[in-house]
Amino acid sequence: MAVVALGYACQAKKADTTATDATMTDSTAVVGTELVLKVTGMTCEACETKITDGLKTLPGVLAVSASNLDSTATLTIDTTLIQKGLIVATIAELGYVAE
Ligand SMILES: [Cu+2]
Repeated sequence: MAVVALGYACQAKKADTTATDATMTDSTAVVGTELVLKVTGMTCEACETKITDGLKTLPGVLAVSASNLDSTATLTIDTTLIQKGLIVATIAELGYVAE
């Protein structure tokens, strides 16, 4: 009995995962241009966080990660909502130089 019940639980979970995948596919259909910026001035993880937090709230920024070791910020953006110039300007406001 317990095994049967578990079996049903697994099936239900599988169905949920499929539904989530389908939703994610729909939302990423709009997406996404990768943009890699050279960022000067980052010295530690706090800098990375500052840039990441500052950029991820911008409309059109779908994903962002910053690396002080590589001196880069890598973004996935919706170019219909945001342009590179605004991202560079936002990074400048945060106290770093991006190009
Ligand atoms: Cu820092």
